[in-house]
Amino acid sequence: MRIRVINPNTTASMTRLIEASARAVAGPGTVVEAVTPAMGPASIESHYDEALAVPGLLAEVIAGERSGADGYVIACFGDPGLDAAREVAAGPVVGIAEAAMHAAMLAGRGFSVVTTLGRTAGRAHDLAGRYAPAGACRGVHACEIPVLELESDPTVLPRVVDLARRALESDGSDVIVLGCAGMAAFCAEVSERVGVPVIDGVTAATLLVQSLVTLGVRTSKRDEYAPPPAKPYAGALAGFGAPASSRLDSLRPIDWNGSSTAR
Ligand code: 5HY
Repeated sequence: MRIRVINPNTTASMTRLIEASARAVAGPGTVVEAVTPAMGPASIESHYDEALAVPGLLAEVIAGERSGADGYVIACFGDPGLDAAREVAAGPVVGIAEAAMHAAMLAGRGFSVVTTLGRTAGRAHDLAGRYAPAGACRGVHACEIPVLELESDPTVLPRVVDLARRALESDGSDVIVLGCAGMAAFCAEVSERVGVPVIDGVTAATLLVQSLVTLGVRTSKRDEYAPPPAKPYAGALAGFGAPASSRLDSLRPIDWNGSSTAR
């Protein structure tokens, strides 16, 4: 099976780290292809970033449908474009926040999220409201480290460990959820040091998609996630309105400002 892991931001080095984490848990018969969109923000740290990451993300789902992907992981903790991606994809689509929060509820009574910037906490609470029963998410805590500094800042691990410990105390929780795809590589070490289950969404979502594909579960096309109706789209997004059969061809090349962004 082929799982397409989409990093909705456009930083290829982060995609490589996400890919390594996903491949580390994928089964012998699973091929993980991690991709970076050709358009969008270098990192996602605001609602604006998240909204503008969606066209690039959807273009990668559309390309995956053409290349025969069996399932998808949306590797950004805001789960951007999740419902839209499910309309386009035949196979299962799982967001890393969705997977991590569900896994956390199987591992303990209440979880705390440790994330990057405080301004993204509202989104994490919104998603907890969608995915988890009331009271399961006990708190969201930010280490105030920008997403792209997670790769290079040597203080990340001790600061995340310290914040996780304080979150467990203040929230009375018994599980930690890591609130950024860029924290995946720290998961085992943080768990070792804080002594409770620590859930990373990249690996949790990869295994969840692998399980769903193995079960033969695909996205239902009966109602809400039926293919989006073709219709005229104007401007730079014109290609997105094409029928599914020709949508990918109409997306290439997108001429945003006269410079080609063909992949
Ligand atoms: C992520 N941003 O997982 C989110 C994390 C965040 O570019 N990849 C990003 O801070 O919301």
